[in-house]
Amino acid sequence: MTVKIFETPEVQDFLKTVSGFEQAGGNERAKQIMHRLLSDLYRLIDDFDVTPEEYWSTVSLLNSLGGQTQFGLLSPGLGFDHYLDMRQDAIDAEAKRNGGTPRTIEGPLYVAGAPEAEGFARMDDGQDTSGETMWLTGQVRDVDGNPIPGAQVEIWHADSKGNYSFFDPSQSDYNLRRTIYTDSEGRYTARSIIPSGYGVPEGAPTDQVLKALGRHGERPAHIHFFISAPGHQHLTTQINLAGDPYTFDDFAFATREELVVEGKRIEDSAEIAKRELEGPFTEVVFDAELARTDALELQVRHKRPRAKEDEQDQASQLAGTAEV
Ligand code: MBD
Ligand code: FE
Repeated sequence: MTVKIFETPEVQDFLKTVSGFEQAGGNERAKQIMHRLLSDLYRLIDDFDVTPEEYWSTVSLLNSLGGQTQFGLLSPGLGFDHYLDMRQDAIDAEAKRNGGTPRTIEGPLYVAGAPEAEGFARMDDGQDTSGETMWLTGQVRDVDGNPIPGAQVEIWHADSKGNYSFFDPSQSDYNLRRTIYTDSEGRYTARSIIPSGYGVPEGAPTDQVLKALGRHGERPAHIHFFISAPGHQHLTTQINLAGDPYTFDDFAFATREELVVEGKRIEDSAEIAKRELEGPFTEVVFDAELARTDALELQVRHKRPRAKEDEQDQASQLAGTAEV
């Protein structure tokens, strides 16, 4: 077929009408962005001769994605989350905010309001007996290597099946989710279990999209972090455990060379006793460096709808930083 109508005045005028250009009300930025988005899609339909069958099956797929709240899952799969990180890295570089541990994506599975602790916390509820004991520890420092006491370290990760509490109702509340404030030496320590990698549910709408692209929906074993301290840039990051088949083949594109950490299996009975553990464990060490900033809005995580986080939490988070 050779029908090409996109460039006709009729279609161009129609796009302006649809985008509300003839209306006084509404939001100017929304109009501009919608106009660009619709123009790109109309052109695509023309260029690829998209059939009604293809169009309506896509509408159906979008309905399924939304119905199962999977847009937040497809988003990293299509690289949007990593693309936003690439842009933020470039913005930091341009503003000469250099140094610090690299950021990487938050993902869709954070839940606000995890239990808080000073220096040390046990993160697992003891129910997941197939999980290897993990001893996760590290120091938070500034870019000159000075330890930062009282830094807020939020940690969340999956269980031995790759599932996250809250989203997996079979787990106890806030299992494998904690907020730890660093001690006088800037150190945090967590006793937990080694997480497994995550896989997009088989047959789910996100899986259908990835399959159509010949891709898989697997993530390597990883641990999420939010790390913040007054006077420093908020860090959203993750570590990937080395040796996972997907460490460098992550469907969510979150892996960064500097964030791959090798766990160390420890069987020495003195080391086990020192930590009051029952048997061998795997030690994971992750030190983080925070870049300096005076800008308050860079000291807190960016706004986005999150489970159990409302506007009030966000406001108090900002206020808390401002007071210090
Ligand atoms: C995860 O655990 C995750 O971190 C991301 C980014 C996507 C899906 C599951
Ligand atoms: Fe995750």
